Amino acid sequence: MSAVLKSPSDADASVPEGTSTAAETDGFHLVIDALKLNGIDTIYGVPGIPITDLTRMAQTEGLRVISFRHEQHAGNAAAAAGFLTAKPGICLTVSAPGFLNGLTALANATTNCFPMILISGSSEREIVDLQQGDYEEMDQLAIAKPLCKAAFRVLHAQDIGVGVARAIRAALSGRPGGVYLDLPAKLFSQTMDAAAGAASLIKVVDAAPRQLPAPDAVARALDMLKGAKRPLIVLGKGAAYAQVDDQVRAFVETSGIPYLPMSMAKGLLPDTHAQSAAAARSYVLQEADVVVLVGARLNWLLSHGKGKTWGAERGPKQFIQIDIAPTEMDSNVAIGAPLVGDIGSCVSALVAGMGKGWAKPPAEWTGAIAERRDKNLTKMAATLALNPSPMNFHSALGAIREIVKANPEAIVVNEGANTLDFARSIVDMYLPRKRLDVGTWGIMGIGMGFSVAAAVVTGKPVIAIEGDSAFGFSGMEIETICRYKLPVCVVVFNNNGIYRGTDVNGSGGEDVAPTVFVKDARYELMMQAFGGEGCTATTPAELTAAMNAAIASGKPTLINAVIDQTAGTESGRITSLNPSAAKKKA
Ligand code: ADP
Ligand code: TZD
Ligand code: MG
Repeated sequence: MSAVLKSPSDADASVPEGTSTAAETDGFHLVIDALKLNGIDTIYGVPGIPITDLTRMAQTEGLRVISFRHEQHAGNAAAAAGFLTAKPGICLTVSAPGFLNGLTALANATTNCFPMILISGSSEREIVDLQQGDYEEMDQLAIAKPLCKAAFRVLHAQDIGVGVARAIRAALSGRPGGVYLDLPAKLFSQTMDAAAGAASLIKVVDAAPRQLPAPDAVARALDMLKGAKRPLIVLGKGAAYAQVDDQVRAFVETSGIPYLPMSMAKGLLPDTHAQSAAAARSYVLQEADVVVLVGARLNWLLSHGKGKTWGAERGPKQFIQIDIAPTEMDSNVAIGAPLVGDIGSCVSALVAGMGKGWAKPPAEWTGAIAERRDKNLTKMAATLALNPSPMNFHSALGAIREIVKANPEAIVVNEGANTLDFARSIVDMYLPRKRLDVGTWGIMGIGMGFSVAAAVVTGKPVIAIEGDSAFGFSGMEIETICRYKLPVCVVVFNNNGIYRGTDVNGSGGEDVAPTVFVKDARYELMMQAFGGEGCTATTPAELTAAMNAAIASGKPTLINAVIDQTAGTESGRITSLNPSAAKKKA
């Protein structure tokens, strides 16, 4: 517990603990102490009124404060930290505009089921509520509410402990997500007796309690699985988040069932695992008869569990779904065997129920998958071995694939359209929670925020594979990366634009087409501007050399990887989601 003198501006004056009988604490210190008490060690944010002193004092009190150039990226960093650590990541912003800048990240975290807390300072309640025009006036609590799991406001210093505890519990319990905590400016300078303040804080006990599945639900799921001729497991990012890697592996291996990893579940088991059906994805989705979803929603990323992708013409499939959120069941198709609980408890119960004599899936099924997988992998190897000039997505990613293989502990951050889709299928992952990407929304702009968090949280090398458009959304944060000397290697896939660089202006006017950028832009100079390493790579060999140097030195590096501007396709693999114009071009 830190004790301070009466005035918050005197807060830096050191008063040894317990030396003053009239010791008081204030809102600033209670917030910091409440976070520390709950094991929070890092704050991601942007300083300003009314939280500038909070960032300073937090740093003084031993928290790591990572100061960004824009709140959205601080928020994304907090969200990624939440995913990686299963502790809520904290983003701290100023009022109205800063809050709004952080809000996209809060909503995105909630959508992805990542635990984070957006803490924003706010203006005077009395003035805000009467709309009298305060500095950065906004009813932030009301605006945040529909975009996150829970939103709280603390008006009295003695309630800070409760406010922080409720925020942590809301972020972590059940389905994880984003929480908003509103701290009005006046709160920070409120004082109270230091001992009473310390006593008011709450250390959250068992914030994400295990939730055991009901025995009859386990039996139902096992029955369904026993009857399967062509079973399939789909591992989602919920399974990666849960940090029960051994249990998940035991379930996959004991059952012998082929599995598909969703993007951020790659590496939960190594992508080279014999049971991975990733290279035969279309085949297994169409042909499977019983599907076990483990921490994966049947949203657009899985074509809602129906239609052609799922071989609708072959008849309906049976689903077993493991999820902590009971209301997720039946959201798109009927879930015949819902297994509501935490993933660790659910997969362990299934393994226990399988016992020793569990029959592996028919060899006909696993053999057919292996055949397709091997064929597709051979085809891919041939494509990766080509060395076209100019370099294309495949040849550049072929190089990165080898770098990641040699550095499996590195974290891969990935965004873009073609850059995302090709990297996801080409770059194998070997360890859990090493791949962070655009997630459920397919959002651009997570790149540098996620990279900062990955480096800060793990201390391991980070490889950010970025479309040139995607990079632009958070590019200024390379200053942050340089400032904190983070081991981040950014590879910009420079194809002169969104999807490709070849579109033309249909009007014949002077402006370039909406998807086209400045040709041959020198992104590497941006990194040099802040003291990092910047270079260009026009061949896989140059890319390999530059990445190896970056990983060996740990220095912030940006490699401008020049990619054939004709190589990409519209929207990458999701072209079909583009509404097509009813009126055809003349
Ligand atoms: P993906 O995009 O990889 O398919 P989703 O984000 O759609 O994954 O799904 C993640 C699911 O995991 C969510 O429905 C969430 O409720 C669930 N989940 C998250 N953590 C746990 C956990 N510890 N136990 C059970 N389910 C979890
Ligand atoms: N804005 C936000 C926040 N998210 C988005 N997904 C988009 C816009 C639309 N969008 C995509 O879906 S991908 C993309 C945009 C702008 C960029 C694709 O270009 P890129 O990748 O350079 O990053 P490729 O390799 O050229 O395809
Ligand atoms: Mg591009």
